[in-house]
Amino acid sequence: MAMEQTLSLIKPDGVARGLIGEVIGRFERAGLKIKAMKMVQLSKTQAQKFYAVHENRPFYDSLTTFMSSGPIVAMILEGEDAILRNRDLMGDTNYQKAAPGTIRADFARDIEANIVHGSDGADTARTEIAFFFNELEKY
Ligand code: IDP
Ligand code: MG
Repeated sequence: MAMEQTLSLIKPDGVARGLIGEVIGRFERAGLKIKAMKMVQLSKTQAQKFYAVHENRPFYDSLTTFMSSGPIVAMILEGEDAILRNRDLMGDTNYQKAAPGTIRADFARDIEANIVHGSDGADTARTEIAFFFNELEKY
């Protein structure tokens, strides 16, 4: 186990559906510490940059339109094994395959609008944290 930081996003559907407190409560109850947080709305271009790894996927255009459609909440979560533990709290990308009690199983009803994003490894966590937060915003 290692102390890690990871990037979490509450996507536009999660914010619009009033799930900010619910999602943050789950992180806090799981012992993940919120080290930075802000609400922002991405432009289409910024969403394309954030999801550049998916640029050849058929859902890239729709995904980046969705991700820029409204405000999102960006957070740095910190804790032992934070990257994997956040992914466990989120559940599978496809809510129909997500384990019961996970955020996506409980709230998502669409494979694209699936409430949350979480970094999938140490390298992406570093890159994604730097995409959203500068040094002055980290505690
Ligand atoms: P993840 O968010 O669980 O890491 P990724 O495979 O990295 O999943 O995909 C990024 C995001 O793209 C997903 O969270 C979801 O919003 C969207 N997405 C993934 N697969 C599909 C799909 O097959 N159709 C539509 N949207 C998808
Ligand atoms: Mg991913």
